[in-house]
Amino acid sequence: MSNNNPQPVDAALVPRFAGIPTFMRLPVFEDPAQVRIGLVGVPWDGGTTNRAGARHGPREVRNMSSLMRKVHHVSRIAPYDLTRVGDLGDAPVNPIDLLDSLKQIEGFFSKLHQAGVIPLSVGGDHLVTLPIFRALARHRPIGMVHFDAHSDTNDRYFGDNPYTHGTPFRRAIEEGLLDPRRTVQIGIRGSIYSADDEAFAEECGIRVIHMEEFCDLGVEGTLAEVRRVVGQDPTYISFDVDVLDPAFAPGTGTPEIGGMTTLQAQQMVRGLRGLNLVGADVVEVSPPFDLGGATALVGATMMFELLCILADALAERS
Ligand SMILES: [Mn+2]
Repeated sequence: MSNNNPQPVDAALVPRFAGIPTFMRLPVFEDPAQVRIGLVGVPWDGGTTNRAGARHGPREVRNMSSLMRKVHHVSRIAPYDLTRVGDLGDAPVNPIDLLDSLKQIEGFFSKLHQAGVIPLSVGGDHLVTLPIFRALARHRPIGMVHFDAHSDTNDRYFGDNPYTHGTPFRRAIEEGLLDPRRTVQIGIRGSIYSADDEAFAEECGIRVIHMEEFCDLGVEGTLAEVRRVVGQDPTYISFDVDVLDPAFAPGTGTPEIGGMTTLQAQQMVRGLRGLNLVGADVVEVSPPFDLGGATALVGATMMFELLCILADALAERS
């Protein structure tokens, strides 16, 4: 199919290891109005409580995304035929000021939102999702399909600090950005701080699918439950690479064994086709802990999986 949409650099003309590494080898746009789906880096890990490094995620994911091709091999979705996709660069951040970073990230995504762009972002640690929600959901709470080993609904750290990568979804619910009854968390596992760690999530009505229940339900059963919870109202997908077993994604700050395989994660995202999607992100890729770029490849590939269903959702709406 030929059209005027931006296309990745042709790997038959310029080899994948050559050229400037943008997301998916797409052109870079300064003006968000030039695209419908904007690929954005958020190189910031100021919310990380232990092993930092996710600030380096966008650059390595851009590099490994040079391996992605143009058509999904199962769904046959061809995102660059369906819509205009481009690399919108990185959100501005301040590595020594958390509150300033949250403000700058929100401002960047607000401009995208006003231009009608659907954001597909790469973090950064999981706190980056909070300012993205502040930009996307200020007027109406959204639902969320959340892949993660951790609920990220803790309250305070190191005294009275409300903002870390363990708190974004508690803050988002308190701020009326995220509808907890339309939120499903998948893959939760690992040791916890105390037995009532998940009390907040349970009390506000989040559907928590622990890794053990995911294995019992299987991919199809879990997808049916996701559809029941989020329905057809606006929904965001947040994919923390630590949902995967560290055998597949070792380059992350808070690894937990007993996680998903990459194929299970791919099948889950493919199964979300048809939801009313308003954005997505891949977070917590931490290159300093990575082995041979394995986790950056996971990030780039999950980004392509998400891009396909976002482009499909956009095509269905128009
Ligand atoms: Mn997380």
